[in-house]
Amino acid sequence: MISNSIALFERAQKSIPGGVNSPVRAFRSVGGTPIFIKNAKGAYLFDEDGNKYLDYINSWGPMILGHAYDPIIDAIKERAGFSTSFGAPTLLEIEMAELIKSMAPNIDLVRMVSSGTEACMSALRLARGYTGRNKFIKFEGCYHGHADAFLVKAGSGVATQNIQTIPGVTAGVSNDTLTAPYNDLEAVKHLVSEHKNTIAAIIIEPIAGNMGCILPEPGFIEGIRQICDAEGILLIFDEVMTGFRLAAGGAQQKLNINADLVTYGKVIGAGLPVGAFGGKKEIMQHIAPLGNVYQAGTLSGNPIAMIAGFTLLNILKQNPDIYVQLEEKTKYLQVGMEKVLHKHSVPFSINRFGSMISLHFSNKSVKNFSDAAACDIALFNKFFHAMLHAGIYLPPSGYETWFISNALTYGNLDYTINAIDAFFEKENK
Ligand code: KE4
Repeated sequence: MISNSIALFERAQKSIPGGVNSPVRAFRSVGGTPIFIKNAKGAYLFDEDGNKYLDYINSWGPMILGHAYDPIIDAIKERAGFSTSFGAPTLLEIEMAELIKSMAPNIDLVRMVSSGTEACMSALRLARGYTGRNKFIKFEGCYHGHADAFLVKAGSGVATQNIQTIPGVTAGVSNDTLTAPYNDLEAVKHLVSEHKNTIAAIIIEPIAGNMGCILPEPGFIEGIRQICDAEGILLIFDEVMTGFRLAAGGAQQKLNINADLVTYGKVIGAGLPVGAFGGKKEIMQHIAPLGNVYQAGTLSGNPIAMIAGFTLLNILKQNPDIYVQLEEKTKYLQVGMEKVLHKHSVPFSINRFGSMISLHFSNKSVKNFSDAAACDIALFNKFFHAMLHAGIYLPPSGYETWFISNALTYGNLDYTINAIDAFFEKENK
């Protein structure tokens, strides 16, 4: 029973475009009414009708330890009493920057912003300012936020809504955005030779999470690193999703590849609006006020957001075993799902890297956006609603990664696996 969510969605649409403040929340591709959440604790969400759900979105990544984690809530409550913003430098921002540098490799200087979009758009502007070049390469199905330049063949909500060209993004902007299929190094080499000495950056999700989870093929990222070194192109790792989730050092650590610039979001703010971009001093020193690549933000380094992110990152740094637990739980979920899906002869492929996982209804492996787009989206939508009805809240799109929190117990995972088993038991009757 979701009558309150239905009524609230009606009411929301009178004042908010589509009734939501971000398109992916609108259930447009899976259909039905988005669930209005009242509160959450640990692994559970509670909606406005009193229903309880196991959360596999976790605010699209930030809630890596589960919802309303006491030390984070306590830190926010205490800091709020000091005022919510100053617009002036604070000790906490230094401590946050130093903490990030102590966890993530290859970061000499880091600038805080208020979203992943801001982080990615600022990193691109810096790469352009540093190299004096205009073009850049992104990959089909990767999503780097909603800044104009990135809304070409983007993943996440753009793919979910199947928007081919975005009104308002001018040809002048999109002409400088070059795209290649993920995992296609030859396509990258071709673009680089076609646009010699005009490409400022190659930006990539080192493990892609916005067309479902898609892993880099062996040699793919290494090959891009070599191309960038040879051509004076900056390599930007968009770690908004992978940063501080895959490991303290994120994908740079797990893949053992250094990017020139790295962007962060999600986990870094523990659910509050935080993003960041950072890299070697030689590049970052071009950012204002040191250099002339202008970038700014009224609420950048906001003390409440900082204390939330600082508290969470410290817990992750001091308890590295959390990453082992997350990986083991996600592997357990993968093995359990594979068992029941094979039992019911369902065509599927599961992609997983650490605690990023996605289930694709396809009889072939999913290695790029066109593979992801060829999956049985109709079956996914039916599956999504069956899981929701069973009290399991998955991302409402086949183009998203499931986000595991360490608050999920093995009992929760077994419940999820059993619900999948029951769905296909019924489906195959
Ligand atoms: P935000 O501006 O939404 O904080 O971050 C943009 C962004 C940048 N880079 C990557 C790799 C991302 O995954 C994102 C945002 N991710 C989506 C979910 N896949 C945000 C959900 C939404 O749009 O509401």
